[in-house]
Amino acid sequence: MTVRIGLIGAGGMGRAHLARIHDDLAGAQVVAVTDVVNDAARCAAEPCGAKVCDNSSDLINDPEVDAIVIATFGKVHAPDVLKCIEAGKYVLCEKPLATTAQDCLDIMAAEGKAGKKLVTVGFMRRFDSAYNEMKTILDRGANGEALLVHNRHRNPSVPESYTSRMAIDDTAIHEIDTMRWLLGEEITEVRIDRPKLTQRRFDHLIDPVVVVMRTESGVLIDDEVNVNLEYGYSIECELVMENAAVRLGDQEKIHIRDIHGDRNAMCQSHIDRFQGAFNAEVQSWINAVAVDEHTGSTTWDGYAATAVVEAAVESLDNDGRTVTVDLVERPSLYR
Ligand code: ISE
Repeated sequence: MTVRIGLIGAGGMGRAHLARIHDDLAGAQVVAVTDVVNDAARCAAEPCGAKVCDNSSDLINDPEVDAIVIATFGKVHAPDVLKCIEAGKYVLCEKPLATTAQDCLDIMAAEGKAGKKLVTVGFMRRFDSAYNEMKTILDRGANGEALLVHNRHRNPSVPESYTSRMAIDDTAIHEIDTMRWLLGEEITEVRIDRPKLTQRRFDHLIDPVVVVMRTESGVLIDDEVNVNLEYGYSIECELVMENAAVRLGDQEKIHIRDIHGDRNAMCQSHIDRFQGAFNAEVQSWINAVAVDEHTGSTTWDGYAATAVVEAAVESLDNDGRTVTVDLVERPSLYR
């Protein structure tokens, strides 16, 4: 079966997903595209022979669309995810699932009513081979328990429209989800530390920040979010256990040795750095949809991450005080 996909959002992320489905992955075809900017939808759709829909409702309810990929801004995800659930169609929604915990709970209620997991949140790092190796080493247990995790999330620059809240709900949310997945436990408290601010930032932006989190069992996690660090897109993670420390390779790039030194080429964006993880994530979703199954992170994961984001934003707005993360009871659908 070829899964017929409808794409909502033809910006950078949407076009990257369309290209990978068209060129690199098997078992699916993008048959419809919509975007608030109609020309953007047309430019993306035409080369792969997809149709353009006037709006997301038409695309979701189109009988020729089996499943939906949402790659719009976080703020507008929730209504479209709810429409997909109502139509009984699987949806791969880019992170964040929604920008408020309440919107995530509304999605959870709708999915509960449908009695079936239909929503996958685009937390692609769960499909990154190095993070998976790290998790396998931890889960094997031979090195004792996790004690600490150090993360660095650096971007070369961000547009003027990027806000201090986005440093958490658009950027740090990757570490928030990855840490929950890696350690297999929830985050219970969070605070934001503010180092000296960089002069490279736009005035309205607090940058860098350090997100400090603690989990149920007491693991301490720090995450440097630094989005104007010129040199490139760089993700680091070191997990400290009782008998060993394991560190992620930073770049998915070749190693160069020349007269200037011995170094890695540098990624400039997440699309570049996590190409392998994105491909694995979307292929696994296509394979699952084809056999009417769910894969990847769930609405619960989207909710838990957004609840941590809300607590972190509260800390940011209150001089970095520690804020407790309160989660509702996990419904049986997600146990
Ligand atoms: C972007 O949306 C991402 O997902 C990237 O991984 C992150 O590094 C960037 O800061 C976000 O804006």
